Amino acid sequence: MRAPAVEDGTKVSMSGHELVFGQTIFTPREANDIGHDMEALRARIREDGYLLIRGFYDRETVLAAGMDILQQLSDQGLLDADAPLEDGVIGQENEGAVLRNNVVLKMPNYLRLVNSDRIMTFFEAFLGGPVLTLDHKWPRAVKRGASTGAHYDIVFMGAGTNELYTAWTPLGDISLDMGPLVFCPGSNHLEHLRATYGTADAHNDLLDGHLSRDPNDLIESLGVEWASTPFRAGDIMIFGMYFLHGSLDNVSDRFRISTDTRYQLASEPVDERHMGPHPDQIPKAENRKTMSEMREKWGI
Ligand SMILES: O=C(O)CCC(=O)C(=O)O
Repeated sequence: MRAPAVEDGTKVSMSGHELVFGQTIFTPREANDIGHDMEALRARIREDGYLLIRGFYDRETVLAAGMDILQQLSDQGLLDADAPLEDGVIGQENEGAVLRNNVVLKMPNYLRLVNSDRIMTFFEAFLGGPVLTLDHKWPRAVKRGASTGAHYDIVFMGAGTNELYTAWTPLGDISLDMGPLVFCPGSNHLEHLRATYGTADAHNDLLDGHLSRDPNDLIESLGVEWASTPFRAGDIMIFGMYFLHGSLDNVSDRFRISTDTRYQLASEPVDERHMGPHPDQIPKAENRKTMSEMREKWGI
């Protein structure tokens, strides 16, 4: 089943900044019609910067992975204990989490999904050879009022190949009010941005790797458009390292449960900061610069 198209005039927000469907934010194109044609999928991602594939995974397998996260949240006392576990209703403290890798190792259904044959064979066919997935996984439970600022992933994991791909996977159904992924189709073609911001490193020279938390700022400064849609468990969004994305605000009373994981050819250089038993402990350098200082320098 596909997500319904969002009606023009529907309002959503990112860090409290409003976007209006049909004006500043639009429904993205789906790649299901070219689903098994790898050449067409490569051409599509070169053109748009992303592939949105509905029903890529078996829904029950995804829901089981989501339950692993909900169980962790429940164990940490972060859920409303009076509501069913599978609803993921946010507890009184409204505390969210990106679960760290030591917790990830305790989530077998989650690991089965993100390391599954389904995803690995997809990337093998897509990239044309044996692939690996970065050890660093980002299972997210996003609380009410939270969102992710707009960024290129290369800024966070650019010490290996540029031909690294993100799979953003909803681990339950995510309606617009739960703060799904939001992104800028075609932002992979912003040559000046790629040559400036796209060469920065969030762990070495930037204090905050997010280019902006205000989507309207990027409409004005870069001329981008935004896209988002409700997602269902089973859907997947695949994009490259130079693709502007973030998330809408979660304004619901439920956690937004999703994950982002990374895949590349095994023969290409690997960003070793995201490998090994403690991949989330990335050393932070001194003398890093604020994004506004750097944007001034870059003329963005
Ligand atoms: O899920 C989110 O809030 C952000 C995801 C993200 O930044 C990514 O997939 O690279």
